[in-house]
Amino acid sequence: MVVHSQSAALDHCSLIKTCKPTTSVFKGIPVVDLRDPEAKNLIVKTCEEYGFFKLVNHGVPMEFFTRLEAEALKFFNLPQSDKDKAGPPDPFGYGFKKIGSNGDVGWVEYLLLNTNPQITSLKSLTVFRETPEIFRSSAVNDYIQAVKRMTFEVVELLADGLKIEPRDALSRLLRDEKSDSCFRLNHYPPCPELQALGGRNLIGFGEHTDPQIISVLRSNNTSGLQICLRDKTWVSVPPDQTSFFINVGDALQVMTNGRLRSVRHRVLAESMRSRVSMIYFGGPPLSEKIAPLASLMAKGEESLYEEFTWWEYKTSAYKSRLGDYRLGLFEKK
Ligand code: GA4
Repeated sequence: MVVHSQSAALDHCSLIKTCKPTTSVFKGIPVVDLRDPEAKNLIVKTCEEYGFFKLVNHGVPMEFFTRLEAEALKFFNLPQSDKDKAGPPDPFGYGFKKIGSNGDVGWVEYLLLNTNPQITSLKSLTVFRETPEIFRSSAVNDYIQAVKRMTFEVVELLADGLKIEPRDALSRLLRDEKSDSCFRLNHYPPCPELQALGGRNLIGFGEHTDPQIISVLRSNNTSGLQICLRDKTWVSVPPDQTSFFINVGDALQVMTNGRLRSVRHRVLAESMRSRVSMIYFGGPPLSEKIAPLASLMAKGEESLYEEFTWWEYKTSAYKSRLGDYRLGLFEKK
């Protein structure tokens, strides 16, 4: 996304929404230390209250972050025509401004790939019309493997905290070799022309909840991520390039019968600095029934949702617009 002139750039942005930068900074951001003996209870508490927390002391070496970030920038700095060879996303591949296939747009370019072991192996990366060089280095694979391992630990602690039995009821879905998980590298280029719009912010990635069980995000030191609190106010999350930010997804909301809530979030692009983020979305196998876990249900408690498989939910999600309340279709009337 090379920006040539102000008018061209604003033309570029014309379909993309802007908003006033009025959002306040999230001061009381919930932080969980993975090495804290109380971590399991804190994870439950923060997921109940916010569907979101920052994870520190996570054990993933910083070197994995810097290597992947450098590779990502190398790819995103290629000429547009080279990047386009890895697109358009269907849904995997390189995407530029278009998000999904139902008309959503944002000031973002990205690489989206499946993390199913059979698919991430270099050979099967032919999902791309041309395999981008970034996948020839081990940076993507090393990062994904390390983040997956850490995520399994997080969801096992969550299961302990919620007294879910067996404690691998959630992690087994992510560990499964058919787990329908994916990985996304996002690049939000700077948009200096925004200054001309009175300091407004461009929507990089519009508000939405993630459909999966859990999402694990890491970004460089730029701001932009915002979450919606229970009282419907938006707050911006101060960046921390050394930590992870964890989101509860829709599937986990259903599996806990609404006790945990998937968090609405969005990303605003900065006018001067480019933001890079990397997100692992942990999802279950396509055939898995998504329903409240028996060990979490009180006597006589009924499911708030109709029963559905992850395939059904995902298919419906891909027909929706980014900001839609996707679980609405599956709530019992
Ligand atoms: C949001 C979470 C993940 O980024 C994603 C997104 C997907 C896409 O970019 O292709 C979707 C979006 C996400 C939810 C609704 C549909 C599908 C774009 C869109 C409009 C990869 C995912 O799984 O769902």
